[in-house]
Amino acid sequence: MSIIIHGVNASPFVRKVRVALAEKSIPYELKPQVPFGPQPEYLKISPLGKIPCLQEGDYTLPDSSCIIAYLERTHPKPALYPENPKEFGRALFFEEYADSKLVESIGAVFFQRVVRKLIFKQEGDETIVRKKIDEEAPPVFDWLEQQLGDREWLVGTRFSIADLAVASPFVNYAHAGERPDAKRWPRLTAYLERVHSRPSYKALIEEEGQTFKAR
Ligand SMILES: N[C@@H](CCC(=O)N[C@@H](CS)C(=O)NCC(=O)O)C(=O)O
Repeated sequence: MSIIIHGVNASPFVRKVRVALAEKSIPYELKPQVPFGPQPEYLKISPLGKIPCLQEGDYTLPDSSCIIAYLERTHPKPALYPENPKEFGRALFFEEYADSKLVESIGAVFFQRVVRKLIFKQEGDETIVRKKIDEEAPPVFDWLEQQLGDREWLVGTRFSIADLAVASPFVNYAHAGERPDAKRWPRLTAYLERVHSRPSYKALIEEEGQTFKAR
């Protein structure tokens, strides 16, 4: 049964799922679904009205975290979740941190600079943008820098759901013309470069680059 992902490539959550599908070499079709003001038909499969939502025959499943956990069961190799219970728990927390705190701190930069212009035909609010970049993002970057230490990957010795999730909002940040300062956060910057240069990420970043140009 073929897989359909409802969503658009601007979403860090849709990107998470697409990277997971690419890592696992699972074919799928991306069906455009804009999250703002979803149609009643879409709410039947994604009751929170959010993207992404997976559809496989008559099976539907919203939420990037749920979808990737499901894919891990249907396509266990290569594993995206660590085997070790403690590492597994930590990897899930990094995913939660990325989906909540990280998106809250830097997601609005992309929204104000790119989405408002492209979708709503409005100018973005640079006051909001500056507050995010100057005040909210630095403690989050500090924490990630400290968690990375000298590690190649956030958890264990292999790329995992932790890396997949943490790297995604930074793609939007880059589309909005921003990157963490390499002098202040050298480990985080090198790490993001490492994750974003994986074929799974690279292909999507190139595809998205055609659509989302920095200001
Ligand atoms: N926890 C959800 C979050 C998904 C999410 O917030 N998607 C955004 C787009 S980036 C959305 O659909 N927003 C519309 C809304 O909040 O109504 C997931 O991981 O899939």
